[in-house]
Amino acid sequence: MQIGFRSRNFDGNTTLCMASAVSGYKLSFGSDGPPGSYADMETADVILLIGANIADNHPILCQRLERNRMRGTADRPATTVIVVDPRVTKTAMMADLHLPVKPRSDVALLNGIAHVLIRDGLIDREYIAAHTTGFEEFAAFVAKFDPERVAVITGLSVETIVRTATLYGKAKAAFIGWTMGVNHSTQGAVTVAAINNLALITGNIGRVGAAPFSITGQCNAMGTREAGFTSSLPGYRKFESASDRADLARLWNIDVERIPSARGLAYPDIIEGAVAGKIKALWFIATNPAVSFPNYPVLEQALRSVDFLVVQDGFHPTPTSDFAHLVLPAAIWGEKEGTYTNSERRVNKVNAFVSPPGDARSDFDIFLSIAERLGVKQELYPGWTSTHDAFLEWQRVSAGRMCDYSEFTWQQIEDNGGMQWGGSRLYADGVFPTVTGKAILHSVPWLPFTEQPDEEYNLIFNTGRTVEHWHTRTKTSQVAMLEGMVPAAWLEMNPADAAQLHLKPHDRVNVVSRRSSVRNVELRITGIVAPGQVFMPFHFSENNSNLVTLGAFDPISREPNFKQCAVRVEKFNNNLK
Ligand SMILES: Nc1nc2c(c(=O)[nH]1)N[C@H]1C(S)=C(S)[C@@H](COP(=O)(O)OP(=O)(O)OC[C@H]3O[C@@H](n4cnc5c(=O)[nH]c(N)nc54)[C@H](O)[C@@H]3O)O[C@H]1N2
Ligand SMILES: Nc1nc2c(c(=O)[nH]1)N[C@H]1C(S)=C(S)[C@@H](COP(=O)(O)OP(=O)(O)OC[C@H]3O[C@@H](n4cnc5c(=O)[nH]c(N)nc54)[C@H](O)[C@@H]3O)O[C@H]1N2
Ligand SMILES: [Mo]
Repeated sequence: MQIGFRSRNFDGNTTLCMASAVSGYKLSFGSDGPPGSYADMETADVILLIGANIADNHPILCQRLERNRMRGTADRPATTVIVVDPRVTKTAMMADLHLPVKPRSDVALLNGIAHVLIRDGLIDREYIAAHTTGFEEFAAFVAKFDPERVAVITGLSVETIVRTATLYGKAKAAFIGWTMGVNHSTQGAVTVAAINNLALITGNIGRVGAAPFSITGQCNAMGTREAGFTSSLPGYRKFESASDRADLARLWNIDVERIPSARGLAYPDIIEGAVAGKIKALWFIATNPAVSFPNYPVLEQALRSVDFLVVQDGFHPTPTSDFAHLVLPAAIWGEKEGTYTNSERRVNKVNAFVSPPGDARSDFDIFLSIAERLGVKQELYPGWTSTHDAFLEWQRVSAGRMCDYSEFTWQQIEDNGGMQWGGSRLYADGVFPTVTGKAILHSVPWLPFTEQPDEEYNLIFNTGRTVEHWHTRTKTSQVAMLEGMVPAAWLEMNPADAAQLHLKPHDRVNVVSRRSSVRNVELRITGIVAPGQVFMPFHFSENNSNLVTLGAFDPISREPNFKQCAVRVEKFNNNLK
């Protein structure tokens, strides 16, 4: 994209998912990179899960939590699990303590916990002095977040807030895991910084069992982060750093002027550019925005506006490829070889065991062919034929960087069932890749979320996942057992709201927002959601929740605010526009 097409306007689907974690890590530590390991979930004394429903969405990882809890002994009590989620998720049911926070009150809660930790002397003053900056200012800032005030904002009791802080502060090793309940917000990046604050003031980072840990979504979300989506150049290099750019130019043996010195448009801004007629062509690779992108009416305008729309996917038709001028059939998992990097920075190898059907080719082969047509193959990928060639190149480009793949070989990845770059833990020495070498404590103000409910749109609309399906269901809808278990979307509503709206279980309803409506959805009346809130899975193009979600994005990470917007619910009728 950068050298061949000479465009900076490309981005990873990561921006719908992990971008806030990346930005938050950069704010606090100077770089992306989840500091811990999955194994830390087996050794931590306290695990705080924030907006992470791992029982549904990381069921394999969740087993570590279960193993850990079973292992309690007299001298080492079982781990205490605290879950912060407005819904009573399966994960919340597994918790010792569930904090059903009011939507987007997380920053207030995190600041309130910091307040109690400082007030009650549960902080690590030595660690703070040696490895952080900004403590005095931070302490003065969180002084305003006394538990009484935080209780009002979060809807939790003072006792629960103090108990959570005490458990976290007294733990020998405390782990914080978070996922989309944090990232999917216009305050995602700064909420991550507020999480990192807790780890820093208690020294819960770089040690066994202790980490502020972003649990990633897609199998190779980390790969995207390291190789550089909108927010950085390959190998976590910075656009704004002349020496980083010079370094890349040297490695690639090209003129430094050809390396962009500023980030291009992020995903939502590319879509807006298409609507405005500034972007003339779109190429979607392994992502299905017609289901996954927020505020569908605007996305559809973008898909219809461009002169040329290419969709490169393993399946056709999909809701996105329906709009395409050109479909490039791609090989999928099991049909191709390569590596994926997971949340704990572990590089895993996958091997082909069947040949791709028909004309399908691996994404890698498609890119090589296009590089050839663009006339840059010889220059950029001389003699490349396999993903192993790309791996050798990536070892060279990442060598000496934080995400250093030169630490292991292709064969070691295969033989060991994956290798972690950076080893088990980052920042064990307390040295951070910031200007001062110290991590930065940020004072993060609490703000109410963007689209508050009002008289007309009186409910808060939350979206997410269920274990049976994967995202836009191009794959899982074809697995008869999974499709049979969950064939259609539904809306969860609290009995109090249902009574007020005179709705019964299994009624068909419409969910209406200022933007559009999703119609004819099955109603489920349940205490899983609190009064005033409704929840819907986003997997179904047939009942697309993103018809109603908000086109609001984090100003730092550009991640969409998928988790809260204002809606009203009506009995199904077909008269709506
Ligand atoms: N089976 C299955 N597994 C998956 C996926 C899948 O599609 N299916 N997708 C993968 C991907 S890419 C991702 S990103 C992960 C996502 O994994 P998760 O983040 O666990 O999934 P979600 O259901 O999107 O959201 C998690 C929780 O955030 C909560 N939440 C909403 N608002 C708030 C809030 O204001 N504060 C807090 N604290 N919580 C809030 C929601 O109620 C929800 O329970 O799952 C991965 N795993
Ligand atoms: N309302 C709401 N919306 C959301 C979310 C939410 O919680 N709520 N979550 C967001 C998050 S975290 C994420 S990660 C996104 C996910 O959104 P998407 O990335 O759009 O979802 P997928 O269904 O995983 O899409 C992957 C596409 O790639 C295709 N594919 C699979 N394997 C291959 C391959 O090897 N090569 C190629 N070329 N194609 C392949 C699949 O058929 C599919 O069409 O959704 C986001 N959207
Ligand atoms: Mo994701």
